[in-house]
Amino acid sequence: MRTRGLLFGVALVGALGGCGSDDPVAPVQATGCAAEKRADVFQIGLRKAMPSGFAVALVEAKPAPPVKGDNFWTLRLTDAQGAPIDGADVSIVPFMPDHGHGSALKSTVTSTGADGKYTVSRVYLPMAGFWEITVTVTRGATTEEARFGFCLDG
Ligand SMILES: [Cu+2]
Repeated sequence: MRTRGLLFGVALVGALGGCGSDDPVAPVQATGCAAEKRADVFQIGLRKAMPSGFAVALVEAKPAPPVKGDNFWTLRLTDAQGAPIDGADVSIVPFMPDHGHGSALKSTVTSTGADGKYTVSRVYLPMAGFWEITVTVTRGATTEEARFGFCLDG
């Protein structure tokens, strides 16, 4: 046990050291996320348009950027003219396409009733790696989706 613990410690230090970009000797090894081409670059206000011209923006994220575990978001829904849309039926589903699984915990989306804002409690992302987070908006007979993609480092 003692030896295994020591080896693990050495391996961990080596892995952490490999993340440094200023190491003149070892080539910089990309983490999974650094090499991930599908992911959005996280920023507050990141906005995804839907076919109708409606758009959903991520206007608040705690923590920011998203992390493995619990995330608490506020989304803002606007129409094609940019006007806020309150009271739509909005749902959010995280999925890991590389693993074929979602999150064990359901996200609840609640309209704040003001400025097109919806709180999401919570977006639970149990694993590091690439996640697709699909936002589904239903109003009347129309249902459409917007998708965020975030990669979480381990
Ligand atoms: Cu997974």
